[in-house]
Amino acid sequence: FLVGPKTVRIIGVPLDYGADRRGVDMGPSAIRYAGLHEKLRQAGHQVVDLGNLPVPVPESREVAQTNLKYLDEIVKVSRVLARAVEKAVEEDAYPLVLGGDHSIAIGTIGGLVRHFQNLGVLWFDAHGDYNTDQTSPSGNIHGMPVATAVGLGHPALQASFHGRFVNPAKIVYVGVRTLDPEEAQALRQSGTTVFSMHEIDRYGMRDVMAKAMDIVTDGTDGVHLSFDIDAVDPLYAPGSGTPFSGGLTEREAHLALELLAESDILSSMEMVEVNPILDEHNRTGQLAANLIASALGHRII
Ligand code: 5AB
Ligand code: MN
Ligand code: MN
Ligand code: MN
Repeated sequence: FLVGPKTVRIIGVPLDYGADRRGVDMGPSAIRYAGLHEKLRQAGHQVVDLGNLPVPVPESREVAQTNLKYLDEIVKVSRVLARAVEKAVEEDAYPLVLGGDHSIAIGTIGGLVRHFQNLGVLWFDAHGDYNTDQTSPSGNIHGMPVATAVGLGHPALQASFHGRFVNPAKIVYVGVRTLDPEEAQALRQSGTTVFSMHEIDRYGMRDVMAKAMDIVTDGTDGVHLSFDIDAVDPLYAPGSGTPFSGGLTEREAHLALELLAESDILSSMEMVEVNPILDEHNRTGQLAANLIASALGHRII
């Protein structure tokens, strides 16, 4: 097997408070239905599915038009998720978190930094997710998880982190192609590494991943992969609420994750922003399941 055998602990988070388009709450089902467990077992892993965390539907809540929409609800779910993720890594399991919108990364990473002293993060995304309540054009918290993870933004969002944040120098983006003006400025000064689509076109995914893996493994004791399905071009991933053209091809995305599997550096992963309402016959759910399987060492031969 490519990737050493793991106990993969699946945690579903059917949350869509962080985004404007409803539907990502169904992401965990769509990914499971695409045969995820079977593929992971074929790759040699033991799979334990904890099911979904309880998340009340937004229609049962009131949304205040603030620059932090559904703040209380997101903080509550983040707390529970952070504890579940922390517990998994403490027990030597490999947390695989299925979203849900990208605000769930606040809980996932919050849990991870309580266990790992110096966490590396690979962030696959069309977007930077580096807004704060001060810079966000939408007030949607799924645009804020990376800023939160480095300790920026509203303190309420940081509750899960217990005062420990990710070192921006250990965060690497892959696939970025759209940023808000103030977000871009903050990112430029952040110390993170951004491999935008330009670098992928120019140097190829193989070289980009070699550099990315060097950065996130150097001096770290854990590496988390946060994969926003909108990193992949909407041609291949139509089931996404924030599509942006000019993205990764299906094969580029697979190659990146196959290279990650070969080096076996990941200690956790999350797959987010799959929206079955906008999808075509679960194509995007299937892609997400296949990408997870690639990252965990599934091969056709
Ligand atoms: B995603 C935008 N920058 O903050 C904002 O899908 C989009 O998790 C955020 O990457 C996209 O609202 C968040 C315009
Ligand atoms: Mn711990
Ligand atoms: Mn995105
Ligand atoms: Mn995102």
